[in-house]
This record gives sequence, C-alpha cells and structure tokens, in this order.
Amino acid sequence: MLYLWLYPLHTEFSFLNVFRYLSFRIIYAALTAFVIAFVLAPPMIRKLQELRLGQQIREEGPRRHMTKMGTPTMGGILIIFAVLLSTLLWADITNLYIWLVFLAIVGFGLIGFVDDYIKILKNRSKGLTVWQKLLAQVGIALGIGLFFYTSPAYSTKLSVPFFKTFMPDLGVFYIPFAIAVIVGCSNAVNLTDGLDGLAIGPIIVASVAYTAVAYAAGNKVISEYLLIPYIEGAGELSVLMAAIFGASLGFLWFNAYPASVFMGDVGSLPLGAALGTVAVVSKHELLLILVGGVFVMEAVSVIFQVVSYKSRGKRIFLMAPLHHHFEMKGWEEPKIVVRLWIVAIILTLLSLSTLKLR
Ligand code: 57M
Repeated sequence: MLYLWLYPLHTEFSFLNVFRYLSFRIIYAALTAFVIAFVLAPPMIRKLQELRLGQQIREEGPRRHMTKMGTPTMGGILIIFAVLLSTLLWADITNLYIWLVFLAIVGFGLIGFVDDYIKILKNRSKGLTVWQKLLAQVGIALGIGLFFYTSPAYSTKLSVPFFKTFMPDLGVFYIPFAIAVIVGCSNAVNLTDGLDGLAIGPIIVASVAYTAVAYAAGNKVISEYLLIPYIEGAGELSVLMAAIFGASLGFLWFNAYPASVFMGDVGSLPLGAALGTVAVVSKHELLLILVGGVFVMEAVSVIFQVVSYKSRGKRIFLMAPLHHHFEMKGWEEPKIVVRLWIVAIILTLLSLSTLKLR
C-alpha cells in the first residue's frame, strides 16, 4: 500500500522515489515483519496461556518431550499476521502473484488452525484425519495450479537446475506437479516442526534464497544473465519472502530452545505452502529440493521408515522423522537443531550456485 500511496508523491517529495526500489521495500518488509512478530509475541503467548491453548504431547514420542506439555502452540497465527500486514504495507498489492501466495497462506493456515484447535479442544494429539487435511490442501493447491495453467503469460515448461536449454513442457501435467510441490512442501515443513526452532530455522534460510530467486526471476537483465526464465511481476514476491524472513526471525526469538511457544500446524502448513507457491511462480520448483533439503530429508526419512516397517517389519531409523532418530541416539535437542540449520545453509548455498552453473 505504501508503494501505491507514497511513490506517486515523489514528484513533490523527491525522497519518496526510494519506494520505487524493490531492494528498499525488501529490507523494510523484513524489518517491519520482524518488529511486529517480536513486539506482539509476548502478549500473544500470554493470551494463548490464558486460553489454555497448550500443546498436547503424544505418549509414544521421546520421553523428553513430556516436559513440553502445555507449551503454548498456534504461534503461527502471529507469523501469518506479521507476513500479511508487512507485505500489504510494502509490496505492490496490484500484483496478482502476491494474492496467489496470500491464498496459499490463508488457505493452508485455516487448515492448520482447525487441526490445532481440534487437538487442543478434544485434548488429543491428533487433529483432523490425514485424508481431511490432504483433501483440503489439494483443493487449494488445485486452484493455484489451475491459475497458472490458464494464465496465458505463464509457461508450463519446467526449468531444470544445471540445464539451460532442457526445459520439458509438462502441459496439463503442470497442474498435478504444482499441487505436489505446494502440498509436499507444506507437509514436509509440518513434519520437520518437531524440535524447538527446527522448522523455523530452515524456513529463514529458504526465505532468503527465494527472496533472491524471485528478485532475479522478475528482473529482465538478471534473468537473462543467469539464463533463467523471466517472470514479469515475480519480483514483488521477494518482498513477501522478505516479510516471511522477518516474521520467522521474530518468531525464532521465542521458539528457540527452550521454546516459549510452538508455531502449530497453523504456522508450519502455510509457511511450507508459501514456499512451494513461490517456487512454482518463479519456476524454480526443483531448486526447492535443495533449498528445502532439510524438509526433504525429514519427509523422506518418514517414507523410508514406514515402507521399511510395512514391507520388512523393521525400522531403518530409531524413530522417524530424522530429528527423533538423533534424539534417540542421545543427541541434545539444541545440537540437533543447530546442526540441521547448518545443513540447510550449506544446501542453500549449493542450490544458489546452480543458478550460475548452467
Ligand atoms: C507434525 N508435530 C510434532 C507443534 C508444532 C507419520 C508420522 C511421521 C507423523 C508424525 C507427526 O505426527 N507429525 C506431526 C509434528 C509436535 O509439534 C506440534 O505440531 C506442530 C507442527 N505440526 O508446531 O505444535 C511435537 O513436536 C515437539 N515440538 C517441539 N518444539 C517445537 O518448536 O519440541 C514441536 C515444535 C510437539 C513437541 O513435542 O508436541 C510431533 O512430533 O508430533 N509423527 C511423528 O513425528 C512421530 N513419529 C512416529 O510416529 N514415527 C513412527 C512412524 C510413524 C514413522 C516410527 O518412527 O516408527 C513422533 N512424534 C511424536 N510422537 N510427537 C513420535 C511420536
């Protein structure tokens, strides 16, 4: 909004010309979202405690987690609020891609909210059934996929890291592909959110990466230089990703070990969906496998564990997802979390290098 209201005044007040620069709005979207999350978290945590919206802990989990019983959860409500408000302030709200990612955030956020609320309301650690969640997630992602498929300006070609000319056209299969990316990323973040700061750390790293990717994809000169698809208007998503960076940094202040608040499904699902949607808009979906490598490792560990147990009756990991395996091996929680943050940073550096290696 500030961009639309203030930039036109730069003819009278020349300093307002600064609103024209994406880099300026990226920085202030991040700072605004951080301040909102940082300032509002304490009163929100108190409110969640008052409303007794505390986490239920599952019996079969690592024994150590019982001490976490009652930790306020659904802190993701604040993350979403900080992201939406900061983006509305600093992005060009006439940009359709912004509203598409907002759809993903609000839609997946609502699914998570209902899931969290049922868990707490019914005093049980399982909320909506897997199928209820999946159906709702696919429904929203289908809407987003159809938008891309029916947009004349949007190509259904798939850009592949390391290859500059090999861009297979998925055609109508782009719709299920986009659904798989968005729903897959959302649930992978959800699975990862099982230790203090474990999910929000890689989200912070991935949001920096996709701030840069969206900026490059929306910039004709840079996209041509990097030989990546030019997506007119995608640059505004770098403002949204910067808001996610800032809000997540603010949330991490309170989610760091020992956590005063958990984000809940209301936080993990929309953050993953936003990341997946931005990856689709900027046409760097496969890059997400590396940028979101920790999320991928966590989700794959569950798949391998379940398949192995069902087919051989044996587990591969002491417990899945991966972070529980390290817990069962006796690693302390902060050590597991910081080491997986390091893995996320290394994988993201490698992924960004593929933009040049083509
Ligand atoms: C999402 N939720 C955490 C918190 C957070 C198929 C199976 C792998 C599914 C998986 C599962 O249920 N995942 C659900 C992970 C939960 O966190 C809440 O959920 C929100 C995120 N969705 O915001 O509100 C617990 O995680 C801990 N936590 C922290 N700090 C944080 O900042 O300590 C969360 C955030 C919280 C808290 O204890 O209660 C979770 O773990 O449920 N199931 C599992 O992950 C279970 N694994 C398992 O059953 N493995 C089996 C098979 C199925 C693969 C096996 O290995 O054989 C483990 N998780 C739990 N209990 N809680 C083990 C059993």
